[in-house]
Amino acid sequence: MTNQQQPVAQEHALDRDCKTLSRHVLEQFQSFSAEAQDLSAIMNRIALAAKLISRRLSRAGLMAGVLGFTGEVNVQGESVKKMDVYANEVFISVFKQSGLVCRLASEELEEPYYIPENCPIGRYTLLYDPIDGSSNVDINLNVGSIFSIRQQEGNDIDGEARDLLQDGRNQIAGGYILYGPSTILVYSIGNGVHSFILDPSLGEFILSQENIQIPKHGPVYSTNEGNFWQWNEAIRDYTRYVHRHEGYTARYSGALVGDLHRILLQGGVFIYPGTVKKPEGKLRLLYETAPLAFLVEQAGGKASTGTQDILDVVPEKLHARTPLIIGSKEDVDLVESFIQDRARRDSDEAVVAGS
Ligand code: FBP
Repeated sequence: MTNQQQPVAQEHALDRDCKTLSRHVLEQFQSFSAEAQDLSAIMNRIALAAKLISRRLSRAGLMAGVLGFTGEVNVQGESVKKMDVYANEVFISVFKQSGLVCRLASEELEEPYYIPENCPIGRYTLLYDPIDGSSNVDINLNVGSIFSIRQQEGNDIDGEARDLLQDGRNQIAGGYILYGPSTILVYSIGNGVHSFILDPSLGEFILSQENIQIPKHGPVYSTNEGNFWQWNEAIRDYTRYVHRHEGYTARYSGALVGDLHRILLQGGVFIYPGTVKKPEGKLRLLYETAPLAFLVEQAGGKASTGTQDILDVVPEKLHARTPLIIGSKEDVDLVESFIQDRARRDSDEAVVAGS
């Protein structure tokens, strides 16, 4: 590198090191409006939550009483991990005294949590899954956090949070944090999908990729085939198809965020369908599938229940669940085509049986 080039390279490196998350959000708005400042501040608080959780995860095995179960069962009917509780409290704490978020809705809380000092000025609601992939926490495999930001409509006096029961196109922002070899934060405010890596030496999330576009097709299919006999015939048909055709490979980490991050960068499809026991599926709409659908659509991909776009689903309750088929457009279309074929066959057979 010549002497002339060195200062330019140093300037680039410095400029990149200064591309922090809060600055990037403001640049996205190309303005310093109140909304831009608010979103930038909210994203900064989410980044702080990510740093605290990442630090705890990285040292969990050396600390007493941090791993394992609490003995409690949450609103989902799932046994609660101590890390679930810690991460949930972190998200609440980082928004205290912020004047930004009046209400938080979490996978770990039956009812929304209100931060009185932020209401009514706080015009936003944060919906989040503090630890996604809880079954991976105690064995040091990747986990994540998922978040969605929505406008607070009305004062929600009765605490029923009915204004949250709207489709996913109402989200202002969505994203996830992946706690893996490095901690990555991926977000969108409806203007492309961008990823940041936590630089521990700076304690800052630094821009790593802008305007991520998901490949139209990818070799990966990600699903828990252990549920094969609980699935409907259409999903079984699709699984038989990928088993019998070259070019497909199975990857399933046990953490949706980890599997989706792979698919966002390399293409493919993640499937968590309804089952005989849970026709509505396992994953929750407002703080798992809708924020990820928001991201993936922004990246040129697709997210479906099998018969409807996830972003068009209107929930009946705060912890509503949906089947999820998400990823590259061509791969989601393929899964949907098996569902349509099966539906057509079933109705033809019904007509024959009826005649
Ligand atoms: P949690 O948010 O409670 O972890 O549940 C979601 C999840 O762990 C996803 O991350 C993952 O894809 C899926 O459930 C795993 O479910 P299963 O163990 O049934 O395959």
